[in-house]
Amino acid sequence: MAVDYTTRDGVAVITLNNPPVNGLGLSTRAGIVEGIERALSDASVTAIVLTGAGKAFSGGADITEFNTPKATQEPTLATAIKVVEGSTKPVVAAIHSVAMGGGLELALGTHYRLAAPGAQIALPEVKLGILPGAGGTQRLPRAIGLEAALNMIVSGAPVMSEKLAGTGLFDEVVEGDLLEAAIAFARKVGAQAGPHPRVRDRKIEHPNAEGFIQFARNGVAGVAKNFPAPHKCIDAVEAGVKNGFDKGLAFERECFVSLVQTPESRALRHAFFGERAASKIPDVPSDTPVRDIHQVAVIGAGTMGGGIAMNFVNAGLPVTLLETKQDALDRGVATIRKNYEGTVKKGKLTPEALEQRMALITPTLSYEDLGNADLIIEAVFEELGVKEQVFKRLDEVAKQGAILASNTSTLDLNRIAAFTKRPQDVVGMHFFSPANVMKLLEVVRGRDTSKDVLATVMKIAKKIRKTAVVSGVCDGFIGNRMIEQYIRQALFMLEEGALPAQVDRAIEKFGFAMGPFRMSDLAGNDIGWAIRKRRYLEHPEMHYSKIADRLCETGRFGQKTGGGWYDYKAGDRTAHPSKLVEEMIVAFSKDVGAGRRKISDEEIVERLVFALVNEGAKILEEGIASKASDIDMVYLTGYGFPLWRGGPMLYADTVGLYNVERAIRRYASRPNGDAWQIAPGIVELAAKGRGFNG
Ligand code: T1G
Repeated sequence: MAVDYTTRDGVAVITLNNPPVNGLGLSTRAGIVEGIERALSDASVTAIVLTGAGKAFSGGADITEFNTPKATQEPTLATAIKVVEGSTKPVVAAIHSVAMGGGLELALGTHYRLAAPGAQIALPEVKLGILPGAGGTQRLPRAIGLEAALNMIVSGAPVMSEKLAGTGLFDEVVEGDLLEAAIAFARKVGAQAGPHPRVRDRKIEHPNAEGFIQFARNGVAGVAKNFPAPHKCIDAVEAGVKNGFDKGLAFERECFVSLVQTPESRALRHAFFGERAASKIPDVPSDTPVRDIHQVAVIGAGTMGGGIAMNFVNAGLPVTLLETKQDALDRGVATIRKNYEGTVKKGKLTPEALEQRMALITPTLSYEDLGNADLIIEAVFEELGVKEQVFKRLDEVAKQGAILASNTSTLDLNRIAAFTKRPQDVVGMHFFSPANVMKLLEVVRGRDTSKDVLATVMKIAKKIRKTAVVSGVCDGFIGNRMIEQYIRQALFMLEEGALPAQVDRAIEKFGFAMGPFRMSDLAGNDIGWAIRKRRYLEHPEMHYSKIADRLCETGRFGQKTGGGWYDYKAGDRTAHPSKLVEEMIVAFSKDVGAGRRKISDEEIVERLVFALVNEGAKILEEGIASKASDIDMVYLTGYGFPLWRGGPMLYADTVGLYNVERAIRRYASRPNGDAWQIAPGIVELAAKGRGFNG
């Protein structure tokens, strides 16, 4: 049973014991009910304490049970809470570390609550696309008031327990031994006559509840654009305010049942577990010893190097920053300072903290100063010869056991590792620009990269708050390899009849932060041009539309040259459709004998997104990525894929691989169809009626 039961001086102590976070799965719920009944039938017991073992009081309902029979099998959480609340002997919750979601709802069903300071108190269900489904929308407003409760429920954000001292949620915030205090408190109230206070019996006082609820509704309009849960949270609280506790509870249940089945909630839960699953590498045991990282070094103080250095400095790690020339080094340090000054201006950093961070940076022109670094990351020019010089030099100066990481985004990591005598210490750490902002970090595993190096990098990635995803060695790793097929389709569609603004508008309506042409104008069309030139030499068999080359030949590299796929006014990033480019595109279609036709937005979205899915399936088959959720995490955290769709692979599952396969075969039969070599994995899974994610 995932619950322990003991008695102490006439007090029953029920301890939730379901590691890692005392998720309220079926066995835990059953254990709570049995514990209460056991205490009620024991005449020597006068009161009950409910607490949690390990690192949480409870992290809430067991999300892994959602949409399985166990989730609704009795005793449900609502039933367990009813049993607690209906106990004739007082139940005292002893809350430490974490009381979230159903865990807080359980505590709200007790008669008294004591908390240790520093405990995270939250109803984060909205972040999973659902809402508190076990009375949280009804009890929390009665415990801490309508405004504070609505803010917590709609934001899902945790509040530290000491901030809720003095509210109706906690009878005491206990500095000392929480359990001892709870047992003493229980003994005291156990001696008092009942009935003991129930949160549900309290009133929700507010001078203008209706007005505040409307204010809350206006406040969520932005974030709720693609997510139904925030509005439902407000609806449920409003129902309780207007119609009383029981009707409010029933309405909350209805809302929960409908939300838990929405694709948005499935996507958010997928992202929650995907983020955690990404740090698990199938053949690297979770107890693999890691190397200590106390001192970091970054080679290259350009845009990437500076951003990379900031990540570690933000985490409190000293960074030696190496450049080859003093002016480049000074520029790099000045840019870092400027970035921090911007953060100070926004009030998110104090001037003192800025100086503390800058003091952690040691600029140098000498490789000898890297000798004490535990982790060295190079972010130098993307050319193999330059990487060779850097890694040969590192081999001479880096201490034994130092991890040597390359930020390369296109080069072969195995070849880079081979420049050293320690390939087992070489790994890829591919940051995304701006490196101090983008959450995604592709960790590239070389043929010889050792397991403890991987385990160490995954751990340090968590410390610098990155979502790290392991990729094998291939051209473009996971993200860029897939985006290449996406861009290929975008260019073919220009040739076949579409225009840049139509393609961008269609995929931005689907939910991408930015379409391929606006993105290319921002990044610089010359970057794609250089990659394509290399591609034409390496893979002459691969058919590309040359339409982007023609654009680049006119020097239209995008925002940085005042014009690319779009026209730009000086100092203004707004993309204006360009008549000149439109004429160029039409002329190009004529030159290549491509009859232009009207292309629907639906076809645009299918060809762009299924190009990602098809390449993602090949990446899975080749073992470059170990799981589909890793690919989704890459796209959710690095490429602006809409969160409410869960990533390309989950989206494909939502559409159904049967339909994805049919669409790919349809495009394969049309002009430029040679680009659609369907991944065998899609065919196999579709035939079995399965998806990438189970
Ligand atoms: N269910 C199942 N597994 C969970 C879980 C949960 N609620 N919370 C965490 N885990 C797993 C997680 O996947 C990981 O697994 C391990 O625990 C450690 O997590 C009716 C319906 C609690 C603050 O949304 O915010 O209640 O990778 O790495 O950094 O209204 O986990 O080790 O195999 O995050 O110390 C609402 C979600 C549920 C809380 C701990 N509750 N969890 O953070 O550890 S819905 C939540 C968290 C609900 C009711 C509704 C955090 C944490 P593994 P971790 P952590």
